[in-house]
Amino acid sequence: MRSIAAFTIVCCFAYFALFGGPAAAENPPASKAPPEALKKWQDMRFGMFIHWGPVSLKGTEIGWSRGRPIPIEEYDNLYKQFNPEKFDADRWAQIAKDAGMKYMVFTTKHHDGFCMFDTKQTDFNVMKSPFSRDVTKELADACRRQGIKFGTYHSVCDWHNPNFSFGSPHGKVPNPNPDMDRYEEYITKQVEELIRNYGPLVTMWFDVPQDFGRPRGAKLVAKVRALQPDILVNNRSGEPDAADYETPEQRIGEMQKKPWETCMTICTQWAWKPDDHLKSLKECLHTLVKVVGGDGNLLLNVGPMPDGRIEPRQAERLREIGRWLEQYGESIYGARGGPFPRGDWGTATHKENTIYLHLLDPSLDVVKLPPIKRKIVSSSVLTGGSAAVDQTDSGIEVSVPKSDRREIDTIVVLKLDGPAADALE
Ligand code: FHN
Repeated sequence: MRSIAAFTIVCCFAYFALFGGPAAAENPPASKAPPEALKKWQDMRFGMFIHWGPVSLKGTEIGWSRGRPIPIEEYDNLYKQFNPEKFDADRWAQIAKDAGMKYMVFTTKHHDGFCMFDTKQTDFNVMKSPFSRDVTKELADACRRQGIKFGTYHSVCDWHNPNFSFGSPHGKVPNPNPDMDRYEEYITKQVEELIRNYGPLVTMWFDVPQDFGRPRGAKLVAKVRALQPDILVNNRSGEPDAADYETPEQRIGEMQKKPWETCMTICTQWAWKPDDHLKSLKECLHTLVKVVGGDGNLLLNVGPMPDGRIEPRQAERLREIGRWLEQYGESIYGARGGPFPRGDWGTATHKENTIYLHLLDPSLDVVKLPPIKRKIVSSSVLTGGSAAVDQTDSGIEVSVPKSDRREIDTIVVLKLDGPAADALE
């Protein structure tokens, strides 16, 4: 009798070993993306965020202008006029590539509930507009052609869906008969559509998990990872512990153990706004350099126009960034933040035995840095010219002649006699 029981146990173990164990628990522990997927994403350092939808016809903020100042009825019917005839996915992907951006994150659904992809879960989608083209599919395919990784932004809150707890304006109006279980089913099916039909995706970028809660967030992330194990998920699903990276917004994040990505508008509004203030090249590059100096990624947002174009002045700014990266990208791509903490002088990035000092204040005659436990074996100036570098036990002093200082960023390269990562004493 005992031998039969033992044999049965052995068979069960063998079966599970071959075919997998019972279905995961309802709320599996927060898993993460594999380290190699995270490293690839961190090495990319710079991506394009795109907020686009029929609201571009009004030039007001996506999601937030539904109900105030745009009446809900008017806002929700904008898609019936949406016909961006100049939309060219390859042109958008080319603009991203020319900017030196290595990945793209596109709004497949914002808080207004309108879906910019061919979803079977609702007719409130771009296929029902006069344009009736799957812009998400066209963008995903164009990115692949251009060697850019593609990801999707999918708002957790949905102020158009009557099953969601709240509606517009601003998600402050309780819906009369919400059913969050049915809404969870809805968004889960859409996330599955996005991964199956538009993937593999570099990231699932959730946003504003209003009233969604940690258990639902955990289940949603588990579903995402089951569909694509190497996908990266941000910290806005509802379950922050399930995140692969943090998402400081409209600000430069701080150096931290967790991976992070600053998302920031190149203008002031996420969606297109006529005559919006456009950030200068210096602002954009200082943001990128300081973000990478803090060991983060930068997701820089553009809001395309109702005719389907990325505004020419925004495209030109992006090309200016790309030209800078063509010359000095070695100090950004594949580089990590530090070892020196950011200061008024600037910031540092590093890779292997090399430190890149980004001197961001051309008025400084001397930059003083703390001591490091590695020997500086040589130095040079990536942006051209010369620098005097003096290393002692009490620290490092760097001075660049005025004539060799660059207005935006003077990059002094220090070659060490060992790894730069743990050089700081
Ligand atoms: O409300 C949104 C906002 O419109 C935009 O999409 C940003 C992008 O990170 N996220 C939310 C604000 O935190």
